[in-house]
Amino acid sequence: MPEIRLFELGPTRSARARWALLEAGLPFESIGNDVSIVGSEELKAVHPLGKLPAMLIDGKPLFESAAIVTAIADLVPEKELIAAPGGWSRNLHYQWISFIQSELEAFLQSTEVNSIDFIIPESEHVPEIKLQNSKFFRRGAAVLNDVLGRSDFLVDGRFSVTDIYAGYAVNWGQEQGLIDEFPYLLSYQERLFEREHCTLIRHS
Ligand SMILES: N[C@@H](CCC(=O)N[C@@H](CS)C(=O)NCC(=O)O)C(=O)O
Repeated sequence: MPEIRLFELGPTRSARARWALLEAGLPFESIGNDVSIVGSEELKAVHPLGKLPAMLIDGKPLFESAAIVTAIADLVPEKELIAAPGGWSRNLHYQWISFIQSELEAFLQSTEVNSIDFIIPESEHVPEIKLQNSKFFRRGAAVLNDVLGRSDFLVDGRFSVTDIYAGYAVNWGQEQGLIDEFPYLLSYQERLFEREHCTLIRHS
């Protein structure tokens, strides 16, 4: 059994790592769960930007939630939480996590940092960017909506950590009021909420 330590804080993107660990049935030690962990020297030793999530697996540091959920799923191949390495379905996992990061989540993040003064002070906010962020997010969301209109989940029609990654972004999009026009994203969200270990927080 690997020794796993997760740096986390409630509803941040560390919720992806927690959800994947619970699905995997792997025990882990939780570190943080207090806002003072963000940017701390302890966290910077694992994630150079002091961001969450970050993880130590048998003492080896790993950051970025996409890399973390992928690594967790690969620790328990018998649980089939990810398409097997080397096959085409695994390429689709990489496709979707890359697409979601660059075509959806980047715009949500930009809107968030320009809305709260936790990351940058209000004096440095560029509120005008939010309209453009919403436009680009919707363009990416329409692609996911289309795919999820034809399949319950993103890879091979069954739940995987790809959906943990995607579900967090979809839910964040809902928090920003951007997914109401996408019926298949709304029903996807409901399928994810039904899972016993889902860590997503309802925004509606
Ligand atoms: N792309 C990263 C994003 C990490 C990230 O920005 N995490 C936020 C919490 S959701 C954070 O720690 N922010 C603190 C900061 O920006 O200093 C991932 O998916 O892990």
